[in-house]
Amino acid sequence: MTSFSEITDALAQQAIELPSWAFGNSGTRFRVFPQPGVPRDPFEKVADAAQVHRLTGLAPAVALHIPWDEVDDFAALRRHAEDLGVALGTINSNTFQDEAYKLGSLAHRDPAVRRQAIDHHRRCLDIMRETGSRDLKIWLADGTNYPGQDDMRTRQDHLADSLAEIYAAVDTDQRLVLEYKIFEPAFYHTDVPDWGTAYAQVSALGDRAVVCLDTGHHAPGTNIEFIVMQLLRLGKLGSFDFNSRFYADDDLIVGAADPFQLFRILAEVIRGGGYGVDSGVAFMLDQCHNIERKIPGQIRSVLNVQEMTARALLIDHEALDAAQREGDVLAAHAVYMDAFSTDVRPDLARWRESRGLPADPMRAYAESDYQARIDAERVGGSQAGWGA
Ligand code: RM4
Ligand code: MN
Repeated sequence: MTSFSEITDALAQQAIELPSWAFGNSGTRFRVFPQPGVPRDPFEKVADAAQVHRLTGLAPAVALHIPWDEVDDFAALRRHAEDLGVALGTINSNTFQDEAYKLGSLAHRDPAVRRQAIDHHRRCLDIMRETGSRDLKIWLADGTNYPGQDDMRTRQDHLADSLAEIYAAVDTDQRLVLEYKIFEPAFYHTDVPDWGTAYAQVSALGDRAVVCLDTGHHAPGTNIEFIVMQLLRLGKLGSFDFNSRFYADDDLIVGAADPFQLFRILAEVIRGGGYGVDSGVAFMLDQCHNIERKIPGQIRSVLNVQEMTARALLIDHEALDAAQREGDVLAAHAVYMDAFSTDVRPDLARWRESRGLPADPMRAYAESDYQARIDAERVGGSQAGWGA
């Protein structure tokens, strides 16, 4: 098998964007349990994200959600992030909370609603010019609840026109990233339900329009690594929203429910050239922490991605190719499983220390005074959550 020392250069390239909203109170349609120390504004969210990077070396950027993370001065937010050793990353648009969007946004029948949604995306592009962000990520709640409610074909055409108008405003160093989701909040049909629809829509736009794959946005049993393979093959995999899913879009800690699935996904990412600084595939988390503490929840998440990346990098491709060529089904499967079954934690701990990082970032966080400090300091104001 490949040895750990052969994969450290690749591991050192790992960068995972953290979602600003993971640090706020959210995570369920039911009771959201508030916690002490939760950020009251985007500056405090960025400070918390910077802690995750300081202890893991894995999370150099923070993704923002607009309007949740609107500030008067984005240049100041950018400086604040840079002072703390992180960058501002992907800008996520939000057309799912305004009253006007009850029946849709970019795919809405009414041109005035579509105009409002398009203008919101133009505002996001302006913000990106200030934050230095490359990616505008679009996830739409658009869809219908009842058969016959609206004409699906017309909506698809409106969506294409709206996206074309947004894409025309995207700078040459920016990208439009379209995310799909099988259902929710619309329960009968979603206007971008699957990778094929996302692919069709972004292909009509141009080279700088790509697809975001959120691991929670598929039906149970979907072979997600197949989709990864196909989108990479087609040159259209732009980013990941990583999270774990048991039943629906649970937004839990990535790799929690099914570490093997995460391994399989990462194996295809690496196989398809989607890994590394020049790959053009952004790794992000899209998660919420309702019952666990948020900063350690994010630390656990990036460590899970790192651990499964290491295991996937250990796959002995020569042995795998040979077994596949010979049609030796069990040998090929064994090569794959040998890598998955390797406990890389001791090697990762030593390697982190050799780079000046804590061997165990979870423990280092628990032993630091950061949580106690923010719990004590962040009193008053209103805590960030779904909507702010
Ligand atoms: C959506 C989707 C988006 C995220 C929001 C919060 O389900 O996954 O990526 O921005 O949730
Ligand atoms: Mn997502």
